[in-house]
Amino acid sequence: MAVMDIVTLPDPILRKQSLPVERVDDDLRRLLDNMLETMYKAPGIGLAGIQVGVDRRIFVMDTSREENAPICMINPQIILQSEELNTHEEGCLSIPEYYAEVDRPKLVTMKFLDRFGKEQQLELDGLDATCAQHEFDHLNGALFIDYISKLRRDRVIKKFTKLAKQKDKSVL
Ligand code: GNR
Ligand code: NI
Repeated sequence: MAVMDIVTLPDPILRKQSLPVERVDDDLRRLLDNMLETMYKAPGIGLAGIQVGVDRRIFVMDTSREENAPICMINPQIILQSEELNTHEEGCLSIPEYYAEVDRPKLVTMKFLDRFGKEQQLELDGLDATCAQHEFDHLNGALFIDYISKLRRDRVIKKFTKLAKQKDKSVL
């Protein structure tokens, strides 16, 4: 397995729409394993393909403390979401060290293909529901900062843009 580089703000790739996976094969399974390793190493509880530069509709997640409950979702769909919302503090590996509270449906039912290409359905609650929706957003180029005020969002983007320019200079 291999740890992959994580794309961070303001890289425009994070705003790309990811495309459906056409076949679930060994190459895809290898990629998902590498994404899981990358996520655990970070450490994080979720990781979408686009965060490692792969614009396919895939993500991995594991909200267990023991890192023993990995879930891989391929071509996920949200088929049901509760009216009731839940507020959770979110972070994103693509926006390091920035956190904000986000309201999202408390319960979601997701339909997806597992790593063997088998259709699965899962009802998620609590942190699982928050994480799956955060990952699902990545597949559509959305980030959790899209839910905060424009003032705060612009401030975060500006900070990361400045940081990226400094890094660019230091490698010249
Ligand atoms: O590691 C992560 N933690 C997290 C916390 C609250 C809500 C969502 C997340 S996902 C994030 C990893 C990440 O950036 N996934 O895309
Ligand atoms: Ni994220």
